[in-house]
Amino acid sequence: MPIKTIIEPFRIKSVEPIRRTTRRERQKLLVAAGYNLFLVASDDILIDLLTDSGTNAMSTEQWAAMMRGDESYAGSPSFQRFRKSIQAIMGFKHVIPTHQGRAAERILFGVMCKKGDVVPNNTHFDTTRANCEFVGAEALDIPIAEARQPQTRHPFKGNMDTAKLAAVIERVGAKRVPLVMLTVTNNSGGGQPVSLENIKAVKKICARHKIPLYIDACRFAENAYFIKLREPGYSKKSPREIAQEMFRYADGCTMSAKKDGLANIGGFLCTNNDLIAQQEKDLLILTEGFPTYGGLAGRDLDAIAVGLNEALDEDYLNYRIVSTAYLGDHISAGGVPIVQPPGGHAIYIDAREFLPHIPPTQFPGVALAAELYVEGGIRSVEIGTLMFGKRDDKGVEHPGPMDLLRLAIPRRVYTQSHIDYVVEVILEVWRRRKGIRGLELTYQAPFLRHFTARFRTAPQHKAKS
Ligand code: P61
Repeated sequence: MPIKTIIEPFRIKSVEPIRRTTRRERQKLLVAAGYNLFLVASDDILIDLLTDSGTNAMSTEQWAAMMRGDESYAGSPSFQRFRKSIQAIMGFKHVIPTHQGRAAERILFGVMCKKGDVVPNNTHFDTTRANCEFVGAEALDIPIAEARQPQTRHPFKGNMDTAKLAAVIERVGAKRVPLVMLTVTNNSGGGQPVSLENIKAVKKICARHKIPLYIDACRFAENAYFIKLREPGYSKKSPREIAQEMFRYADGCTMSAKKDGLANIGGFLCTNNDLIAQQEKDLLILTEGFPTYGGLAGRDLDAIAVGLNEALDEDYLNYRIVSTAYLGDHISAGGVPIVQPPGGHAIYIDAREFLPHIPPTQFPGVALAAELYVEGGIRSVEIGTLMFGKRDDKGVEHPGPMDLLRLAIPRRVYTQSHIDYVVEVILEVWRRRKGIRGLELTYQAPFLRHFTARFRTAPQHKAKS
């Protein structure tokens, strides 16, 4: 019989202790942090599933590459290796390093967009939306309808609604649409992949109107592997070949190397357009640095050059996708409502469904995050009304489209027993869900409010029968 168990395809060379706290300590820490887990020190967290961004464990090859890092201000060989590695996968003419993804976004939108423009995307992530809106453009989310139905299964729930895309361009006119973006995988929509068929269809519409297509490439390798698993005609292709095909239809990309670059910091911006590249490099020099380092150390460029290739390794991707699904399948089997099917980098609990007695205006995702912390020292992040809702001038809270709680899995960091522990904690909170209370906002910043918001518990709401 062939052996079926899928194992972590690595062994551990360097370990980092994690610290246990008592429930009473966690209750106090939570109140001191205004119920916002961004404001809790990571020493007080046992299992940190806040993000998969920059929290990856690097490989021996990456550490070795870091030692080769050349710290020359201009023309470093580390940059040559970085560019070569990116171009071999993505094929773009210009590669501009940045300190992380949002810096690439700020430069891209700063150069390409102006007030009154519209930027369609399957779903903008929060930094993408904020940077787009910062230059006065409208960040328009047009995912397929299934993307907003957490329980509905669809193999490519990250797809863009192409009919809506065509209609938007028709309505506002191509001149007001400076670019179209596709986020792979769709982070705010549950870490769900976009199919090659959809990328091609979006490109076709863009080409008809001479609008460039950009890919938000953060999790391009996970997206490529989902295509291999789910899209007819791709099962025999390697993740690298699939990624190459994905990028062939694009005119440029933004990337946070903190995700599928398997690095702890870094990002980049790519384009095939010489004029745009020049303007982007001019802006880069203003705030990030010279175009051969872009705010990164040479050693970071080398770590990313290696990491991008490791992220495309099939054994690694199989472990990655299977281990994320393991968490999703186990809590789902216990009754917990999650975005189906499980995504690539994270499991998203449907907090509205989990806590139906807490109205969206009392932040069920934040309340659930607080409970997972008290129960087991687990840190997660709300992707819902706090992140995407808005409080108007009259103080009325307008909920986000969904209230999700994301459990993001750092790459190559936790083992199966850590995840078994997370499952047990979530199921315990599920059992006592009816007693969980909503939250009231006591402080919010003018944008990206979720990082610093503070809360107190809301008066008890009557549970729906
Ligand atoms: C994350 F709570 N994501 O998922 P940067 N595009 C996409 C991302 O997922 C993304 C960026 C662009 C993070 C980090 C994060 O409010 C938050 O390198 C699809 O982080 O600048 C980042 O890349 C930006 C977590 C970001 C947050 C903002 O956890």
